[in-house]
Amino acid sequence: MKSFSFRTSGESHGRGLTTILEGIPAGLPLEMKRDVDPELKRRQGGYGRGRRMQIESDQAELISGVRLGETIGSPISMIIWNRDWENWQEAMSPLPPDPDGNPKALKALYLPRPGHADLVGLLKYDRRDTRDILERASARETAARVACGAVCKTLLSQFGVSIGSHVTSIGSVNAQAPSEFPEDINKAVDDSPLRTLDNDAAIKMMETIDQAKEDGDTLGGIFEVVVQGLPVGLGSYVSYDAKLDGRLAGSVMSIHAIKGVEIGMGFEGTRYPGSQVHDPIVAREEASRSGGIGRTSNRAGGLEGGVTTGEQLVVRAAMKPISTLRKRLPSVDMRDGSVADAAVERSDVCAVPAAAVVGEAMVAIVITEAFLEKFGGDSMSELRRNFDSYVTYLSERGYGSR
Ligand code: EPS
Repeated sequence: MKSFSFRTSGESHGRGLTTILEGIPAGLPLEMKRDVDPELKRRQGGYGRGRRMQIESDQAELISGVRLGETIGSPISMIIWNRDWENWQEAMSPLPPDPDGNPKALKALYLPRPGHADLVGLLKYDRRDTRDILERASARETAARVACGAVCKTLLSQFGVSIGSHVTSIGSVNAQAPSEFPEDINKAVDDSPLRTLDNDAAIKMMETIDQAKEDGDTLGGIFEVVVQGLPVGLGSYVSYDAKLDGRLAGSVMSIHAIKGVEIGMGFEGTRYPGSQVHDPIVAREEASRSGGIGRTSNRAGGLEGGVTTGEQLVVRAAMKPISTLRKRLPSVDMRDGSVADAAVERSDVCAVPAAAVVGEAMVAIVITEAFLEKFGGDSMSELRRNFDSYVTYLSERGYGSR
């Protein structure tokens, strides 16, 4: 059995989303209101979101795994109720439809949207109504991921590891990269409508989102997740599935609408010779989590050989524009194969700031799994002992040969 895992369930307009997170040690102080709900709220924000976010006010209800404010080592299960369910009870009912009811109340859709899971889902699962597909394919599911990520972040914060994110572009508008990240990235960007470190770019980004909205169009963009405080040595180079870069890329790529993931310099690194890409090694006494060794740059984005270097971990992701368009693209009516425009549903124009928060959660989950692999422990005290002993080893090992 895998010792660490998480799974979500739930449809966008169903009763709610549920999640089970397994493998968190006993003794982690955890409260939904303090540790999880603020993260859910962060995911709901951002300029360009649709009216749905005014209906929902996500909160996680804890069902198991925590007693008297601390985890007890058992699976942690949480529910996030969908407020909008109220308006969808008939369309999303688990019961067979009323033969005398109004078929319109079932909100069926037969015009798959290019770019969405609608068409492939219909064919794969042999369904007729794309609602059977889009309800689960919806990015609403990411609320449950963020709840799990929030628990993982709470664990990591006990060891001085923090995770933040910021948006680096929306459509063709780029934010200026800062020469150095602020210590608390989220504190610096969470009040900004686009969650960006460049206020001038944020204004242009809002304008471009307004224009897309007016045009019945949508916009994607790029976000960056940054992990601070990691020790050297998480992940491994010894096997393909131990490499942390592969695990991070897979998890971040699994977020809805993500089409590309880069680590550190990423694709840009191909444009330069090796001498301008790799990060020179220097002795740095104060680098206690990387054996007194540091780097003069961090183009590798904190990973070498699929293993953390102790520098900041930098993961960047590209989100394509949302596929629900008021400017409808050609499609086919799945009832009779006739030419038709794709379906339109209420949706967002741009959700890159929210996707960045989901990116943090997925990175938190992967890092927590790697952290627990390296340091193990059924309890937080055991995990702490193992972690402290490794950091002590790093600070005492020196440079000499054995
Ligand atoms: C989504 C469509 C919109 C988004 C939704 C994802 O929802 P609705 O169809 O109800 O307007 O708001 O995102 C969320 C509900 C959320 O919590 O992020 C889609 O089709 O993916």
